[in-house]
Amino acid sequence: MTLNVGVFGSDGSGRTTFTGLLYMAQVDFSNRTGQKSGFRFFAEPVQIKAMQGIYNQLRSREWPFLPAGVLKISCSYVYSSGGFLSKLFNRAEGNTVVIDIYMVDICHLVGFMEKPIYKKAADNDVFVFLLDASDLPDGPVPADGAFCSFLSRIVEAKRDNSGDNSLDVVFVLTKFDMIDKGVFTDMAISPIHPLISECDKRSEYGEKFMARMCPKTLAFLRDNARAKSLFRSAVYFFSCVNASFDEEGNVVPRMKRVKGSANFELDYTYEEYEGLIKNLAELASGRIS
Ligand SMILES: Nc1nc2c(ncn2[C@@H]2O[C@H](COP(=O)(O)OP(=O)(O)OP(=O)(O)O)[C@@H](O)[C@H]2O)c(=O)[nH]1
Ligand SMILES: [Mg+2]
Repeated sequence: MTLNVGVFGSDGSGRTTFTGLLYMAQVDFSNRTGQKSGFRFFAEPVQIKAMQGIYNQLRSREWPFLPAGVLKISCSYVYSSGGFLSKLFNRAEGNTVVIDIYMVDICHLVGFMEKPIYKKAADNDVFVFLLDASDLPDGPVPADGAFCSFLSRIVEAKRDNSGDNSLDVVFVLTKFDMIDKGVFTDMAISPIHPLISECDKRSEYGEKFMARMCPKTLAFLRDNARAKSLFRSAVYFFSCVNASFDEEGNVVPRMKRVKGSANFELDYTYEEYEGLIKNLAELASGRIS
């Protein structure tokens, strides 16, 4: 079974950093689990080069950027049969997940959907939306309208399709380290998000952010889930690279010492990315009929 996943966000939502962290998590996950997980990462050389470029910038404590003209970054995962991920989700078959990360602002993408490079954008099984959590105090974000128009187009396209109509939506709240502590107090929520294992609490926690930043999208998903049983309940991940000051006083990605070693590694939310990789494995196996 092949699961198609599209990742979308607006300018400044953290798409480039997300791409680098996802790549880093893939490397870290493979290093930690070795052959046992059955997880393999594939991409065309030009795509690997782009992802490694971002990864290297982050590891050099620089905020990453992509060369002009990169519109999309694609890679795929294979969860081979016999690996613990396939076993965990009770499926013997090997599954593939194809991930396309769109670098164009979602607010513009909605108007360009006829362009060949974007044709596939609406035709995914899983839609991952990146939201800059540090925008929280400003109320609804411009991407709210764009997410809604984009999802309506998907619903329209699906209407003619008589097959499996259910879709999954994942929200990744980026720059989680940049939220002012007072904002959490205002919202009466903890500054520490629930753990990966606490599924229901995480949805509740994530929806508090959505209610503030993307109220239209939240209402749209709820209406469609109820009326047309189209969207399953959204899953939330909370991403950040912690930051610190460099010698010149600039805010840059922070490194931390690896436990029991003299080496340093990037201080990012590895567990959240591992959670996302496992979540996609689970969704891929859940779709085998
Ligand atoms: N503290 C902190 N800052 C972040 C994080 N992610 C991104 N940033 C900041 O946000 C800026 C934009 O992030 P990008 O990853 O480039 O976002 P993008 O969606 O690619 O946006 P553009 O390239 O600006 O169109 C970065 O240059 C950083 O300054 C994070 O996890 N923590
Ligand atoms: Mg960028």
